[in-house]
Amino acid sequence: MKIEQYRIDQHNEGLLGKHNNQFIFLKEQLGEQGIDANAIVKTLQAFQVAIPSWALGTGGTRFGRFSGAGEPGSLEEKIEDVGILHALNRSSGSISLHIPWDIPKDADAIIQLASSLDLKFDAVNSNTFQDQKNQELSYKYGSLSHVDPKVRKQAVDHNIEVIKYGKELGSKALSIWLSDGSCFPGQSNFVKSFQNTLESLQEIYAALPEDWKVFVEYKAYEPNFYSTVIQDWGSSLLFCQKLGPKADVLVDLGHHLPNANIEQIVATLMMEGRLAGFHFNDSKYGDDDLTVGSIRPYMLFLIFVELVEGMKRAGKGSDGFAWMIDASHNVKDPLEDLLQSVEAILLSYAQALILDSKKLEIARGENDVVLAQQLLQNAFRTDVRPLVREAMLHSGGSLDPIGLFRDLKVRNGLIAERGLVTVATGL
Ligand code: RM4
Ligand code: MN
Ligand code: MN
Repeated sequence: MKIEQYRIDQHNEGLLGKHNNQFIFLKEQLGEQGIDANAIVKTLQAFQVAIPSWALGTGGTRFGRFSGAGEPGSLEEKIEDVGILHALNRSSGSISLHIPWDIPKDADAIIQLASSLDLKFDAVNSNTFQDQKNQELSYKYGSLSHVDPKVRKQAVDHNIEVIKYGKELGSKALSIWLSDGSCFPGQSNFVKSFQNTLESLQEIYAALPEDWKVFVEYKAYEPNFYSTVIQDWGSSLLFCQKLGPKADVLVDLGHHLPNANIEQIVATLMMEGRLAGFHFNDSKYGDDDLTVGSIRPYMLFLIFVELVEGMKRAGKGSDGFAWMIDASHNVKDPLEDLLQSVEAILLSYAQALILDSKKLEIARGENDVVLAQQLLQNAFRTDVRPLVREAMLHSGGSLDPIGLFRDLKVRNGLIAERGLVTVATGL
């Protein structure tokens, strides 16, 4: 199923009058503060968020999974789903594959399909946290950190195979999330586990093509509940520093212990030039993988304040980082959920872009705590939705992606094509 451009234009026509009024009003307000709304719109247009191949179906918890209808049953259908998202918001221009959940069998055909939908391939993800059918050795007690060199080798080889798939598709990075750790005190030797992991990562690093990067993701706990080898940004950075310049830290918003100051982590990683990018999601308790911005939008804004500052300092645009959504949808239509997530990301980015950072620096220099807070909150409390809508409109997208998705009854169309009972690969 493909959304034709004329459908989008038609739908926009009915919304244009109201949108223009709102945009002009905001533009004037921002103009009075010396902010160029059109420049922000351009910056927003350039921001692209990758969609993970495993988020297009309904996710489950360890208690069960309530599959949705018309879920994509193949990689081709997953790419088509991302094509639908991108047609609607023009901000989801790439897909990130998880191997072996989504092995591209015919790379040329897959590339062709993706290009016809204006999509590229983002980082490829390896998976050594599950055993696959016919796998020789088990990852029950770890993979890259395992006490048995044969298991480590199998995990290293898998990662190298993932790089091969990614190369065929034009990806430029391998993303590693290592679930290795231990469930009970005494189960593993922290130092040996670290050293084994380092050696394994070094072998993977050596297999990276010249223009590739490896992203090292950290996570505090789960599936291991006592210790995790790459438990936090400090461990991840340590591995990256030991590996070399092609290794950077990947921040997944759900992977911290409660109340961690993620914006400060982001600032520090950017200061060191070691931030690879993001896995966006939101959470209340743990790695909940909820819709971005649904629980802690102020935190997301504060993170974007640091990102905008960091990009400015580094002289880099948003295309210098890897942005991805890593979410799971238990009760919502995955496509609607992803549209909400992308919108939330763009809104936070827009809020950070209108922050008066010069005044903020002066307030900080004068220890004017009240003014510093006020400046942040002024930006956060501004309704920037017209900026995001204008960006989508300019890029050929919809002024109301979810509204149009519903008007066109996209899910019904997908059910008609794929059937009621379909289950996408993933968690
Ligand atoms: C993990 C982590 C990884 C993701 C898997 C599915 O918690 O976030 O990035 O690939 O889940
Ligand atoms: Mn993640
Ligand atoms: Mn996660």
